[in-house]
Amino acid sequence: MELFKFEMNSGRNLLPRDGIVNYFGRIFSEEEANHFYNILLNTIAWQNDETIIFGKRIVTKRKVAWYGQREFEYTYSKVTKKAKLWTPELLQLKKEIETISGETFNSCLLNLYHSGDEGMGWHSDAEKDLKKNGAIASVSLGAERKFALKHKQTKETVSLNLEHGSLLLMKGTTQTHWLHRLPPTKKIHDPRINLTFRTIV
Ligand SMILES: O=C(O)CCC(=O)C(=O)O
Ligand SMILES: [Mn+2]
Repeated sequence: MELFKFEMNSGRNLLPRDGIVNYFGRIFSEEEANHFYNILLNTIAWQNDETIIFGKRIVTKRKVAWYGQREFEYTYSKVTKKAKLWTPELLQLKKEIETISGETFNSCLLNLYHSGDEGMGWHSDAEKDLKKNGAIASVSLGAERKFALKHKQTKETVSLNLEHGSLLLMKGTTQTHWLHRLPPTKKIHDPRINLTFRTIV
């Protein structure tokens, strides 16, 4: 019954062309989602993100963490990070997401947005360390935020709200042809945690 529900919710491709994005809606109950939110907030080794822009080191307000099944190295925004090993809860989440999505993952980037002031600009997740056209599964916990995608050539946009305890799957050629972002907003004052499960090669 549960799997039938996920198939129903995720059947539609949200993109009109050049990639596949499926939104599964809330895959966890309110209690489960609250549980994961609290545990991750308190057990993840959150750090301010760093990036190099025009040769200057910039420290973001948003916090990040990088975990995986081995001490993978991952370079993005010109900074290389070494993965910490799965915590029990991350491993549990990874397994649940793999069952629901039918995909496999070996690593996870976590983001902690303290309020709507913090977001993430247009980008695609196509760094050379990632499997080409590999699926990316995004789990959201906490404040509901808008997520947008924009086609690199046609500039078409698609947007949706990512609910507490929800799953979004981006796969196929999505990262090649589309950018995505989490726009900042004045309307939201509560924190949000996002997990993106990925495959490092
Ligand atoms: O917070 C989100 O929903 C998006 C995060 C994201 O795009 C990323 O970590 O690459
Ligand atoms: Mn991304």
